[in-house]
Amino acid sequence: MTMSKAFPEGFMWGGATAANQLEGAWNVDGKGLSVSDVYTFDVNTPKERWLDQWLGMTHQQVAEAQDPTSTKYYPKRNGNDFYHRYKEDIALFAEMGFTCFRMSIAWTRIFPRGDETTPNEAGLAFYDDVFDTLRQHGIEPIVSLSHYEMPLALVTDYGGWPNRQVVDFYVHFATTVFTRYRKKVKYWMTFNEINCVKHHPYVSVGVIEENHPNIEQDKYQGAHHQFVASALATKACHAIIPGSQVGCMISYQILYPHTCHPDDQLACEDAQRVSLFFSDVQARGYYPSWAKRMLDEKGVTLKMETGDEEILRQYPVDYVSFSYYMSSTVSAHPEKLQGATGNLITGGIRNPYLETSDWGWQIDPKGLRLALNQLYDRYQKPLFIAENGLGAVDEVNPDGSIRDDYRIDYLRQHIEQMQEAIADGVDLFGYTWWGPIDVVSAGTAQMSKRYGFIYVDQDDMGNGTLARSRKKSFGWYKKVIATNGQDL
Ligand code: BGP
Repeated sequence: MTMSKAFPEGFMWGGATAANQLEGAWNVDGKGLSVSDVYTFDVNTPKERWLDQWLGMTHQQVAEAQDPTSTKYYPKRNGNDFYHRYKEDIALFAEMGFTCFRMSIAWTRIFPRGDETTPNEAGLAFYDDVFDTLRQHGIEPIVSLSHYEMPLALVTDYGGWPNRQVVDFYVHFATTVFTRYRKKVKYWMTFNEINCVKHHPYVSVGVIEENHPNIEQDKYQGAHHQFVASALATKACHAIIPGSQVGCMISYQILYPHTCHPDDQLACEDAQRVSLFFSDVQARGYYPSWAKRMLDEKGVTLKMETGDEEILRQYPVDYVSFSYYMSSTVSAHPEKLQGATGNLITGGIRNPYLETSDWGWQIDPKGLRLALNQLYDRYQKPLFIAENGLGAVDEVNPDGSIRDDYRIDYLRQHIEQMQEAIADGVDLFGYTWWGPIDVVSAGTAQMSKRYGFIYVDQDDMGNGTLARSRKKSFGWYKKVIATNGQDL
C-alpha cells in the first residue's frame, strides 16, 4: 500500500469568521444588542491584562452599555463593516479560490431579544443575500449558530443558559434559520468553542462572574442545556434539510506534561478531560464515565429533565470541528514554577521547545498532527479544522504592500502537519483559516491583532478608511488552494 500525503479530492479550503467580529452595523435593520456588543476596549490596559477585559465583564459594564448616551468605545460594534461590504469581501475570497467560508449568523439580527416568536425579516434577508453571493462564487457556506453572541436580553432578563427556557429560544432560532436557508446551507455548527465556558462564562453561557456564589454550577448547568439544545437542533436540521451535516466545535490545545512525574501526567490528563468533556457528550451522545467525579469535585449537581439523556443519545453531531492555535504545558504544581507566561489561555507555563506569538500563544504545528490523531481516534467521525491562524501586528510599507512571511510560514507548517495526519489515516474534510480578512480580535478587542490575508485599514479605536488590500499571504494561500495543498 502506498502512503499518500495528498489532500482528498474535494477537500474544503477557506476562512472562518464570526458575525460579532466582522459585520459591524450593530444597530442597523432591527438588530438587538448581543453579549459581544457591550465589550469595551480600554487602550490603557497593560498587554498582559487584555484578556481580563473580556473575562471580567461586570453588571455595571452591561448596564452602561445599554445606555444610549455612553461614550465608551465598543469595538465589536464596528467589526470591519462586512455588513455593507460583503460583496467586495466575498469576491476577494473567491479570487483566492475559497471553496468554503465559515461564518456565523448573529442571533440578534433574527431575534433581537431572543425571546420573540416572529423573526426580523430584515435580518433574514441580509443572510439570504450573503449566502446567495457565496453560492454565485461557488463557495459553500459553513454556518455557526452561536459564536459568542447570544442576545443580551437573554442574559439580563433570563440569566442566560442556566435557565432552561433558553433551550427553547435557541431551538426556535435554529429551526427558523434552517427553514429559511434550507436550500442554501448544508453545513452547520451549533456552538463555537463550546468548551470555552471554563474560561469565559459570560460570552459562552451568558453568566456574569462578578460576585457569583457558585459559578461552576451555572457553567455546567448552562453547558448541559447547550448539549440538549445542540441535539435538538441537530434533530431539526436533519428533518428540515435532507443531507445536512451538523458539527460540534471545540477549542483544542494539545497538552504536554511539564515533566514525566506521574503527578504532572495526571494533571495533564485531568486538564484534557475538562476540555474534551464537551465534544465527548456531543459526539458520543452521553456523558463520559468520569464526568460524575469531575462534576462532584467542582461542587456541581446537574439538573436533568426526563428524556434529556435519550435526546443526547439519539442526536449526536455528524462531524467534529475544532480551533487549533497552540499547545500548552501542564504541571501539577504551576505555582512553584518560574517563567510562567502569565497568559491564561496557555496555562501559564512556557514550553522551552516552542516559539510564541506576540501574544504568548505557543506555536506548535506538530501539535496539530497530534490533535487530529487524538480526536479521530477518540470519535471516529469526520474532522474539520474550523480555525487556525497567527495573530500578528502587520507593517504597511510605503508602497502599500504587506510582507507577512511570518503568517505564510505558520500556515505552511500547519498544512504540512495536516498532510501527515491524513497520511496517518485521519478523515479530515476541510480547513478554514481564522480571520482571512482582518477582524476585531475576540479576546483583546484589538484590530491590530491581525490574522488576515486581506488587510483592513482600521486601527484599534475604529479610525481608518476600511479599505481592503491584499497581503503577500493572499497570493500564497491562493496557490495552495489551486494545487489542493500540494504547492507549499
Ligand atoms: C477563537 C475564537 C475566535 C477568534 C480566535 C482568535 O477562540 O473562536 O472568535 O477570534 O479565537 O482569538 P483572538 O481574536 O483573541 O486572537
